[in-house]
Amino acid sequence: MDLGVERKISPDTGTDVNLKRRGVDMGPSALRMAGLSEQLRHLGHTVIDMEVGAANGDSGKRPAQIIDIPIETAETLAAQGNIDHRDAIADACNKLCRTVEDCLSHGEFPLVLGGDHAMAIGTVAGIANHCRQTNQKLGVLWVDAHADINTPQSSKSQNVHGMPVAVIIGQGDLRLTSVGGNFPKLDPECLVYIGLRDVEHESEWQKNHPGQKPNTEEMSEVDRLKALGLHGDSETRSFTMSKVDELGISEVISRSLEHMQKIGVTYLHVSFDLDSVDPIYAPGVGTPVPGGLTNREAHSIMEAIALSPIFKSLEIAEVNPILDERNKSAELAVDLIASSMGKKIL
Ligand SMILES: [Mn+2]
Repeated sequence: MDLGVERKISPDTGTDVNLKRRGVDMGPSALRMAGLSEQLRHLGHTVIDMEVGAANGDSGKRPAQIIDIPIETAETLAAQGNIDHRDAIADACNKLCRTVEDCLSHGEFPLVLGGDHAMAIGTVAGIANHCRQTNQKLGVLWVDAHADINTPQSSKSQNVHGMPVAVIIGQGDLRLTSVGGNFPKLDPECLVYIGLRDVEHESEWQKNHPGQKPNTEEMSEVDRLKALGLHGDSETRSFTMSKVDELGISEVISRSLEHMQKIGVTYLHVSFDLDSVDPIYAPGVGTPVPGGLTNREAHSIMEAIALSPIFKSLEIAEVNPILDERNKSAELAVDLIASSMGKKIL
């Protein structure tokens, strides 16, 4: 990666609309406190923090923009008697979509900080629009403990942070699938998972309809992954933690990137849920699951994508300072971002 390329650090989504998960809305602040901008400037990048505006940036090439993407908190929505958060999420994601598209149209690198992983609905929509306009083929590397591929019919919790992958391939609530335009944002063939270890085997619909055959949106996460060729046995597109154990992380990442290359992907977006990392190293996440990536395995992924010429945007999701131990997880997240931006040991 050419470190001379101007990169922009933006925008910030503090999405959190689930009462039980208070804290992820503070994720971006924790990353800033852990020295994100300083690290990236040290690596030679131009940084414009779109929450605080360009006053803290050193580019000056564009007028200052203050772009914080707020979302109504769960408390506000509850006070308004609004129990369905999807309008608020769709609204925030539409704003995020436009901001990401704007960054890309200026040749900048969007680094999106969160926040609830529902934010990926907006990030990927903005990228998909940009790819359409510039005739690029989009691939997404989803690094996560969870498949995040539930639909309203399959999900027990109804949490939107469990649905973004389904939404970006065009399945789910129309308010969400139509963010940034009513078309599927990603061809499922261009999706690769790393880090999976908590995937649902039975959908809520199946539980309520024993013996009946579910349709596409009613099936469980595991069945949906199978239908899309993303089952755990896939040797090129779906790397569970068992596969990481079996093959080793460097083989996993090289197969992932080879797949993208083979199918002609020219724009790679990495959606990194911090819960992919083992809670020993990253306890401050929304939904911790034991048995995750080690600190070094996570760095290996970032170091490898840093060298990939098609890597063009990154989002870091689910950083939750309330559950963190002395900002340890946010500090790890900042180190991981630095690795993806060219930081090397030697
Ligand atoms: Mn996730």
